[in-house]
Amino acid sequence: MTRTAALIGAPVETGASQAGCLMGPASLRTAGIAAAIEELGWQVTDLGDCRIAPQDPSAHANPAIHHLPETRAWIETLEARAFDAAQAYDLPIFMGGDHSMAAGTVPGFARHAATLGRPLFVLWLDAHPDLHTTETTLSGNLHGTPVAYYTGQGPFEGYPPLQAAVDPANICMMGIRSVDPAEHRLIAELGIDVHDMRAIDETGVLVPLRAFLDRVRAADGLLHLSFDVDFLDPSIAPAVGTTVPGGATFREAHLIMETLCDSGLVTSFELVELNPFLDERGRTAQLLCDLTGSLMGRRVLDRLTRSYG
Ligand code: HAR
Ligand code: MN
Ligand code: MN
Ligand code: MN
Repeated sequence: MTRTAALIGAPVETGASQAGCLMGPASLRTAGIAAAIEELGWQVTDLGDCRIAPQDPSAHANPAIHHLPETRAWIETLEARAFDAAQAYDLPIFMGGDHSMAAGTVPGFARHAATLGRPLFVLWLDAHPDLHTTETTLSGNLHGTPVAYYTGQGPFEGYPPLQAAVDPANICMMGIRSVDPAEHRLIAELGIDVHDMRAIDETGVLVPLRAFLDRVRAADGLLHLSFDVDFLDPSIAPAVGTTVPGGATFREAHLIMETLCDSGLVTSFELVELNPFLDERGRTAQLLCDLTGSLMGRRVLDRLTRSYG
């Protein structure tokens, strides 16, 4: 049976401080993401871009917060789109868009998993844990909040009611290297499985990844991959507003994607934080297309033994 993938654009940039992420879906299409997937044998449907209605401004007790009504509208829209796409396609792929979109996509996929009576797991590849609430964010950039929201922390004044929560025990973070004090406290409190870059340096990516995939398989879980461009080292992926030195290398990123592919466990995927205004001749968008290919079946050689499973 031919596997089906859907491409869904989420031109969200209101969660970031810098404009440009709204061009992310267009840049990925220009780099040839659909063809890269089709040539691997998938049936690809591009569902176009989601949109929200214009919003009236509103104030929040935390004066740093900006674009709260837009964020609320995006969450509602993307939650519904993620839920619907998960019913209809083997692999929905959301093309962002800043990471505030995950406050919509992840609860939508969690609601879908709940209808199947299965848990949703999340692999969060990012320089940042994005664990602020609307109370703790100092920057007011709401792309720093989705994980706190979808694990049911709060308060989240001004956000929609959470449709379906993800158990913090079902999250694995890799690549983390920029953590604010309030996020540090929440990681400890929730016991989230965080592998910072030091841990990656010490063990490589496969040791924590295989342990996580074993847990997903044992629980018969669905697995969502949230890939923030700043997970990658800025030297190979400059097109992101929040670069942090010391990120994942080209091969570390591909090895993760190849291992995820072999596992057969990934049921949804999002590429976030691509800011084409900051790119160099499309190289970041091109790299993301290549990584998507590794996730979806491209391999250099046939392998007799699989690296996972
Ligand atoms: N923690 C910082 C803040 O809250 C950084 C925000 C996150 N930036 C991202 N998301 N690119 O991963 O402002
Ligand atoms: Mn992020
Ligand atoms: Mn980040
Ligand atoms: Mn671990």
